[in-house]
Order: sequence, then structure tokens, then C-alpha cells
Amino acid sequence: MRISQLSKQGVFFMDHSFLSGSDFVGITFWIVSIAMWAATIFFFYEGMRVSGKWRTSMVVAGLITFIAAVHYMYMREYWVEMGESPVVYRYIDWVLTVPLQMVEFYLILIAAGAAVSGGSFWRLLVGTLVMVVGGYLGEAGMIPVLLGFIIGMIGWAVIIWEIFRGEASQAASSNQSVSAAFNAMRLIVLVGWAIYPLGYVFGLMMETVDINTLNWVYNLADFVNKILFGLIIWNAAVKDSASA
Ligand SMILES: *C/C=C(C)/C=C/C=C(C)/C=C/C1=C(C)CCCC1(C)C
Repeated sequence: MRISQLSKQGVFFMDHSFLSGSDFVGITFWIVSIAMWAATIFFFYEGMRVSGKWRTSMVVAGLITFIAAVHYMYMREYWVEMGESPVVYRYIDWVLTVPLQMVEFYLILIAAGAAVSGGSFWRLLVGTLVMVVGGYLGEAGMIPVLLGFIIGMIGWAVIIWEIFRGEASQAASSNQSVSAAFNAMRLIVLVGWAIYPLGYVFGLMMETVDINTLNWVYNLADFVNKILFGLIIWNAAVKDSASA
């Protein structure tokens, strides 16, 4: 942060800090923020083209990348200005987008005409909230870091159980394009999402990974876990609309 000007009223103005060509992590923040906007437009536009029962899924896919795009604008500014991890913005983004991703599992099952109960929906939703809130309390120092990690892992385990073994997993097998999408999406939740708890362990608990690595890896993970996640839904929606 550089304070370079003092106005007549005694108000400080901050110098604009622009992205530097050598700030590799800043560049990844920039790329992901623009990719999130582009994906948002794509999902909203494509949502008008698929059959009616898929439209809500496409709108929610667009909302997820929209919320991320707005947060990424702030995160990249924060990174460029402060050179620190934009922790609060990341968690605010997660607390909104991760539950919406769980809603997506439920919505594609509904679109496929599967009989899935509200209980499945609530288990997925509560699992995500426990995971994100637990992680934040630990990261913000309000509870011990290890306790935050354990609470977060319990939330994640509830989600994984529900989509691999629980009611949602059984409901998915009824429709071909939906079960392919469901399998790909739950692989993202298992493998793609594993990056965040790993970052928590190595970046926060053991401090063996520096904030540069942590942030570009998180940025890449968000790209996969939000944009690719939406593209999988889009693919299922287009295929199923064509066969209907
Ligand atoms: C678009 C953002 C996504 C998909 C964010 C996902 C975040 C997680 C899967 C975070 C998981 C965590 C644990 C499983 C335990 C430790 C604390 C967290 C919050 C890092």
C-alpha cells in the first residue's frame, strides 16, 4: 500500500496499484476472475436453449460463477494491493457457492425425474455449511485450528457419504446422461475439493506451503471446481434436451 497524495482537505489518496507482469499469482487471480464472468454469460445464455426442466440447473451454474466472479474482483485487488491471502473473501464466496453446488446435485436429479427426498437435500446443505463455517472459525483463530479442521472434515464426509452411498447416489442411476454427469460431479467433490483441506493442512497447520503457492493452487482449483462443474451440467442438459 502506498500513500502518495494528500488533498487540501487532509484526505489521503492511495496510489493505484496495477498488476505487475512478474506477479504470477496476481495474473492467475486476474485470469480466473475474467473466466468466471465469461462462464456466467455462457451458462445464462445456454440456459435459454435447453429444455425447460434443465433451466434452473443452468441458472444456478451461472449464479455460482457470478458470485465467484464478484469475489474474484475483490480478491485480486486485495492480493495486488496487500500481497496477502484474501481469506475473508474466499470464505464468503465458499459459504454461498458451495451450498449452491449441493443444490445442483439435487436439481439434476429432479430434472431426471428421480424420486429423491428432501432429507437428501438437507444433508447436503448442512454438510456444506458445517464444512465452511468450521474451516473459517479455525482459520480466523476463533477456535483452535485443529478443531476447525476436524469440524470441516466431518462436514465434507457427510457430503461424500450422501453422494457416493446415500440416497442421492441411488437416485442418480435412473437416467443415462444424468448419471454420467452425477459421476463426474461427485469426482470433483472428492478429488477437486481435496485441494482445500490439503491447503489448510500444509498452508495453515504445518506452514510448509507459502502463500504464493497456496493462492495459485486455490485459484486453479476454483477454476476446475466451479467452471468445469458447470460445464458438466451444461453437457448433460444439452444431451438430455436433444434426446427428449
Ligand atoms: C468454489 C469453491 C469450492 C468448491 C470450495 C470448496 C471448499 C472446501 C471443500 C473446503 C474444505 C475444508 C475442509 C474439508 C476441512 C478444512 C477446512 C476447509 C474449509 C478448507
